[in-house]
Amino acid sequence: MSDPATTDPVADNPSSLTSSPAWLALTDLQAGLAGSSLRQLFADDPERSERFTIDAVDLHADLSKNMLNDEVLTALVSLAEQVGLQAKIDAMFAGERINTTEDRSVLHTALRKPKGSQLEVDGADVVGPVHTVLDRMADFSNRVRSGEWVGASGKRMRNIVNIGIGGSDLGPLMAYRALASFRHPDIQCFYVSNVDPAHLLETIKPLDPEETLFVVASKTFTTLETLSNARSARSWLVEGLGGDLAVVAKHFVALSTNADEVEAFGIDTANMFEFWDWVGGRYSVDSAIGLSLMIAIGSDAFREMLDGFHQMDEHFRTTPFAQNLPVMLGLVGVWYRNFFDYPTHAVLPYIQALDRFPAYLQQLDMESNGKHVSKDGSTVDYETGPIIWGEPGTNGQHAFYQLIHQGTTVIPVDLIGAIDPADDVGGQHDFLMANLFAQAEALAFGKTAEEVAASGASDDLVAHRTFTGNRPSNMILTQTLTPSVVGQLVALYEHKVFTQGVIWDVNSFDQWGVELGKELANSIIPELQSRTEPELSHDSSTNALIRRYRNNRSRD
Ligand code: G6Q
Repeated sequence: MSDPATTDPVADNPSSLTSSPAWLALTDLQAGLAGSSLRQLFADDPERSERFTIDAVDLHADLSKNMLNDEVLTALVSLAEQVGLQAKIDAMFAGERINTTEDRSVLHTALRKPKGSQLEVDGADVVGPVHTVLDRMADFSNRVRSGEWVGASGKRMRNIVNIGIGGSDLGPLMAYRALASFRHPDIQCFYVSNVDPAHLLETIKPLDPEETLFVVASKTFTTLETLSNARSARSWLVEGLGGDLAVVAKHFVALSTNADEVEAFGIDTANMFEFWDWVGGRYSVDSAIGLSLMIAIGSDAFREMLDGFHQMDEHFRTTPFAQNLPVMLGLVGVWYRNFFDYPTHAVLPYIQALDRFPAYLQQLDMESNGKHVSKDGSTVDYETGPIIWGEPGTNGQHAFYQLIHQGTTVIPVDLIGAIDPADDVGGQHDFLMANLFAQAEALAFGKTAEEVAASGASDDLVAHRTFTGNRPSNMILTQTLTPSVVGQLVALYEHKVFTQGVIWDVNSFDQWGVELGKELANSIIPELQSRTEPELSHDSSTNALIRRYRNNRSRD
């Protein structure tokens, strides 16, 4: 019998994934490539930059600066085939209940199906209702944009304050910033999410309530942060407009699946734009949750964005894996996460308008694939979702790129650029793009000690100025950042995340990990609010922190 103290249950009972032929083949290939370098791969195969590129709709992706060769590519595709990726893709698009822990379909792809198409789920078409809501949103947006929709005192709406959090905030906020050059000139959107009162107060302080429309975005309409901010906003509005609650009708709309709670809050359901439980929060920017964005950019541009999503959906659904961009980005990510053990992945847009895209992807990816059990509840014996992070270039270059170039951890990166800027001044766009290309080159090929010495560096500095290279990047280029391209980019990453979730056999569509903190906060709120000393039964650290807060706060 083996000694239980020295037995590794994972090593002794590898899962069907880690003991599968494709996984074992990739393990061998990684060992074979470990001594190689991107310099070597490029020297051996001068055509790799043509062969390892993929064009998908309006995105051109160069994957050649990755530790990939033809054998690895074939083995990665075999891995996708082995886990039945195509059947899983088809199941999602068909509306099967692939979100097993919540027993739901996952149908964000139905939100962007063209008008007139159909998809039956549980005996009912879902595409018709999607377009009914889109048409209502378009009608409402047009009225706000034209000034036909006026507030309680007859003034047009110039400030749109979206109150929501997580999936009900990050998507519209990211896309609103991404599409800055398409915005209505006289309308500004603001996004309030944090329950920290400073977020709401700082946002509304300069606004005129007469010209302010609040869009309360919450799938459940029970979220503490959103409901608290919405109540405080309502008080501010009513107070600012003379104290009559009736003003809410002209200054509040709701985006939700929960008509009862919307009504209970005091918003007429005639001013509610609905969506459905088969739209996950982090997959909802293309649902009614996008209303603020539609008001900003107009319904035509919003529909162009949806069309971009749909084109990428079709690319994902129908393209063979080796030329399928979301699939390949997913597989390359698995290659680094599981076979090179790289723990993080950075997304670095060289497009200032995409400044919130990394934050958006952080939620999309980490909430979807940050799981340690597979779909059947067993603990996985392989790594799952990486830590996603990033900032726009070139700012990151003057901050954290040092570690990416010379640190002890290798960080694969996605670099995103546009050939034409929304606007240029002083030819700066060329400087931006030169930096983008230079970063990919420097990361991949580095600078050897010989090259450093030859450039005249003193002996004591050679090691410091040497770059190892071999730091992989995916380069994603587009012509220009249009609404369609924003849709394509979001769908690209949604499907990349899906691909990885299928390989790792996790449910990418639940988020139980956010529950425990919420539950505990709900139990602590009354303890902070209690007039009398509450009996605390947390651990000693939490008890002491609560007492310290109660005893030292300045307000009663
Ligand atoms: C996303 C998550 C989460 C959610 C927020 C807001 O997939 O479920 O980020 O979007 O918790 O939830 P509500 O929209 O229900 O307020």
